[in-house]
Amino acid sequence: MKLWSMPSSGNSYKVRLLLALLGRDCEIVDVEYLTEALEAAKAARRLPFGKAPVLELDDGRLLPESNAILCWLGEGTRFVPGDAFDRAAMLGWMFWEQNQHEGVIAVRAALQVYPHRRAQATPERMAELLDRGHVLLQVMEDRLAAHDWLVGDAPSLADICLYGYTHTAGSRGGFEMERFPGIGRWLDRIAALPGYRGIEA
Ligand SMILES: N[C@@H](CCC(=O)N[C@@H](CS)C(=O)NCC(=O)O)C(=O)O
Repeated sequence: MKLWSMPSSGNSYKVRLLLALLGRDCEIVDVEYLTEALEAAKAARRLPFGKAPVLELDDGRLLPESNAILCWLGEGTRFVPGDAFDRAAMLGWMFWEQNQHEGVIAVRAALQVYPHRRAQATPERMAELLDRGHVLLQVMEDRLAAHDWLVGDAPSLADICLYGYTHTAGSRGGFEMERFPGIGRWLDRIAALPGYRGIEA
């Protein structure tokens, strides 16, 4: 297997994290923003939707979309609940991550971190993203204040998925994480899982 992966991106990191937690071997090909490697991967049609991550299977099939890759790699592992309702609830959090959380939490960080995005970081946009992000983080806090994990009583793909951008929401995104102590404890629990690797590893 080969993972076309952007080192700085939470979407790519969540896949690298699951691979590490599962102890699975995978060749990692770095395709960072503003590099020839990213353009070469696009030109070679390795990124079907023009974005990383993409998992390339040994038979050559390409799987784009971070959460689809999590589902593929997670199939039959301890990170997918056996109970049908819990499995659907796990997917619910993963859809929410893509259609609500990522577009605010990841985008505010991207506007601050990537030089080619800074021109879009107007004060009005940053203030709006900050307010919207705090509302979204409160949704997670409401669950995690009273539960160890997002679904059921064990870590699932939902936790790995949402860890991707939430763990840098303060340092990169400028969100006030001290307002969310339940999220803080959950981040610590994930970082303590056997096999855990940080985004810089
Ligand atoms: N929904 C996709 C989003 C992937 C995505 O936006 N990837 C960005 C990095 S976070 C990318 O590869 N951008 C390259 C480009 O736009 O040229 C996923 O979850 O995999």
